[in-house]
Amino acid sequence: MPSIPNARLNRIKMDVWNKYQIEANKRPSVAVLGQTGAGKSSLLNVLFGTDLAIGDVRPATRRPEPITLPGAHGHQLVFWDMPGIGESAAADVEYMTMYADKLLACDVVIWAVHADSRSTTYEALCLRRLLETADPATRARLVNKLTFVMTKADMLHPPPWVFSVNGDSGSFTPSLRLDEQLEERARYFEEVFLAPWGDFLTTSTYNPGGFSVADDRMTFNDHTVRYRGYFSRQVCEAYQHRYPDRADVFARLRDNHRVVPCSARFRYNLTRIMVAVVNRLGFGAAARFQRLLGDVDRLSQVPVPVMRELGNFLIWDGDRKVFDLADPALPPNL
Ligand SMILES: Nc1nc2c(ncn2[C@@H]2O[C@H](COP(=O)(O)OP(=O)(O)O)[C@@H](O)[C@H]2O)c(=O)[nH]1
Ligand SMILES: [Mg+2]
Repeated sequence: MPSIPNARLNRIKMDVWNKYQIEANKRPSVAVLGQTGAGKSSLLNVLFGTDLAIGDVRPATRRPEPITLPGAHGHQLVFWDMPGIGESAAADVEYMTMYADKLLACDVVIWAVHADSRSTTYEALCLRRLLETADPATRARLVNKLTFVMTKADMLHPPPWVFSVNGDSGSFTPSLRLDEQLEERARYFEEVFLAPWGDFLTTSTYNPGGFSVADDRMTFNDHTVRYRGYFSRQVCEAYQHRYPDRADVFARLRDNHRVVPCSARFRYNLTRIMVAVVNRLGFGAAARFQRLLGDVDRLSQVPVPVMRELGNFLIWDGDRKVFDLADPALPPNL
């Protein structure tokens, strides 16, 4: 192979570096779709450190309009609130067809579905409208850009959540039984929102090295493993069964096709959402999001005083109170 002269190589390196810098300095853009009240603004606030108004139900405009906001880390975020779903059925479905271009221009698109929603028919219809009007190539780009999240997980019953304290703060996790319920509900949303678009879905992850599974739907190189199709739980388990020592790679491929249960209030699963979002970013967008990711592990931390305000825990023995989490006499980190 002829070698590239040093001067030229340096120029190529500078080019790549400059491109990276240009991309990194653009504003990250995030779009969020979902019903009014699904918790879109709350979720963006905890994920990106923005200060969007909560509980604002005025349908400000029928057209999606970007708002530029400062985030917590000195960056600017262009945030597209697409309130389209839920205010007037006929208009929404009509507007969904206008969204495709706007969504494709964003780095990240989050679709928020309330964990407690009784019916998903209407949202599934909006998704169908959005995707069906696009040509197949655009449809594939769109559907692979979406990260579905199941919001307000803290509102599902039964409610036992575990708060693990570590110094002045801690994090919430659902109890085992609740976790099963959340996952079951999330899989139902997955069936509704992802499964029907299997022909257009792909999922990819990094290749930790030595991956060599020969399969029609799998492609891989030194860096990446890609699967063409919907990587459902059953598909994942079948691969894990056949190639047990590659189970971690299949689990990561699977993660891209899961609906993430989350709670802005409890800061639950925010890291998982960020990972899901980052997995879908291209080169330029990854550069833009670099500076947002520094704090990814701290996203789930809830200060103890905040935790105590989120709900109380009381134990009564007959008419005698034996435990009250709000009792000021308790140690300050409890
Ligand atoms: N229990 C609970 N309530 C939430 C959560 N996120 C938002 N909410 C509440 O749901 C309502 C609507 O939230 P908002 O973020 O404005 O929803 P949006 O209309 O989709 O932007 C507000 O009263 C929020 O306090 C959550 O994770 N858990
Ligand atoms: Mg809002």
